[in-house]
Amino acid sequence: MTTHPLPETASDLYPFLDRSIDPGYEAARVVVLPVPYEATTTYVQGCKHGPAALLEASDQLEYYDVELGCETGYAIGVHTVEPIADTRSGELDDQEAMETIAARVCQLQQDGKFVVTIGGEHSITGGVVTGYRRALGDEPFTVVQIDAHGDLRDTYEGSRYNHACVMRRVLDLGLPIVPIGIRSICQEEADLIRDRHVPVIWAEEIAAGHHQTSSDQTTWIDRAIAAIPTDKVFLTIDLDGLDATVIPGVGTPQPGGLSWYDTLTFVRRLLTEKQAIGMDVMELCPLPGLVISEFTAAKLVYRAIGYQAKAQGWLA
Ligand SMILES: [Mn+2]
Repeated sequence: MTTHPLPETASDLYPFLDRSIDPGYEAARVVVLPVPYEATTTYVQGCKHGPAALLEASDQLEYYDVELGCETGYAIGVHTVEPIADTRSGELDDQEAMETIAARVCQLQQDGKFVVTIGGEHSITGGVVTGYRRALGDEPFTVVQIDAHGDLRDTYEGSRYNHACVMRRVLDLGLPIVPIGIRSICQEEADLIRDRHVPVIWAEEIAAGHHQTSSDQTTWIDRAIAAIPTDKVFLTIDLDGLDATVIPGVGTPQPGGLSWYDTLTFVRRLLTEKQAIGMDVMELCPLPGLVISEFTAAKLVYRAIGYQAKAQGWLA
């Protein structure tokens, strides 16, 4: 059984892919930011071990990407930066942890990096998005959310920074959201989605698309892209948005989510047709003796970085 020690510094962590292809911070176009924050999980505990497990699993990735036709990792330059370790030590309250995360992301963005934040619980995204808001000033962007849950409660279990509230905090920042794969919400969230006309792509619609036979029908992906009102997007992936058979290692699993290829097709089109400012991959909760979740999460990160590189012309 593999165990994943809590990282204190980057030197305690395996870097994404391997040290041998890490060009260092200055030369890297992409940085991976590990945030092992876990404060408000409500069901299965352990997402604080997510970043270390994903990084360790990335060692098993084949550098050659069969879809993109090259060794994207070498072409892009990916550097793993110091984890924000003190967000899980209990020394910081929720709000201080979010501020620490926002400040780091803002700095990395201002340095011109494409940041992939890996968690940790989904509440982290509130800090990450605040960082982009700060770095981009008045430039509008949409937060595209792949998730099983709405995460639109105002408070949950006494906290505004609970992982069940993260997209409500994003709305509070005045940013549009497009939630995808949703299949579990409460009455408060249903009312808010209706009243604010939140353009949810429900999981049922995605599942129905698997049975479409006519190729000229508008797909859920067309609808999702058309629902994004800005050119700039931030993509947040709560891994429970994927079907629980694809990634069982999450804190709050739900059946009926996106397939592996649903996810890849959507992410490819999003990063190709919109300007992605950054992304995160959250809620990985490694299960003892079952490495498929962390490996799949690592492969998703690698493929997404490849799509971004292709869209930005970095592979030329
Ligand atoms: Mn979530």
